[in-house]
Amino acid sequence: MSVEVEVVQGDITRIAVDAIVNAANEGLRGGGGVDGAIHRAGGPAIMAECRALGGCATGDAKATTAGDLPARHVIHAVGPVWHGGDRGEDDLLASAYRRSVEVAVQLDCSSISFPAISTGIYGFPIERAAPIALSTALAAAGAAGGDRLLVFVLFSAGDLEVYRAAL
Ligand code: AR6
Repeated sequence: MSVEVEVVQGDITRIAVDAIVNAANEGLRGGGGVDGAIHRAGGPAIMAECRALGGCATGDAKATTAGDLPARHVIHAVGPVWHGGDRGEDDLLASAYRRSVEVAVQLDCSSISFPAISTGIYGFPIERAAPIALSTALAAAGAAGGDRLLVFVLFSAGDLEVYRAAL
């Protein structure tokens, strides 16, 4: 049993894995950023399933089909909106990663890709988010047992450097 971690720069919609994690909102209504990119590339089947899920609380995650994406599932995780750091943002971000891994494991996924949840439109500083993302996902995958590949996909070269430093 082993957990392997990769940190790469790129577009998460083009990475072939069993499960792609999305940085969604509580309504699972779609939006901008990585959420918009996933719905555009995956097609309408993803939104059709999202509508039936009744939303998702901050810190939780729910799965749908991956539609036309090179994956079996999209796991819609809801990270916190940044309010300065003293409103439980760290714990809620950790919870979003933990729940994403748990849902992926329940669906028998061995490879999972993650965007930098909450660090775009939701404003969470990436230097603070990166160690939370890495340590929480790694711990959750380790706790689940089995062989797992975790791929952290960063959009910019600068974000990739932050993740490399946190590793
Ligand atoms: N591949 C990988 N990373 C990406 C991509 C992509 N194609 N596109 C953007 N990113 P954000 P949030 C990066 O704003 O902060 C949406 O409207 C981006 O550079 O997508 O959790 C939702 O519906 C950043 O580093 O998510 C919610 O309402 C990271 O993905 C809200 O935004 C996350 O940025 C969620 O905000």
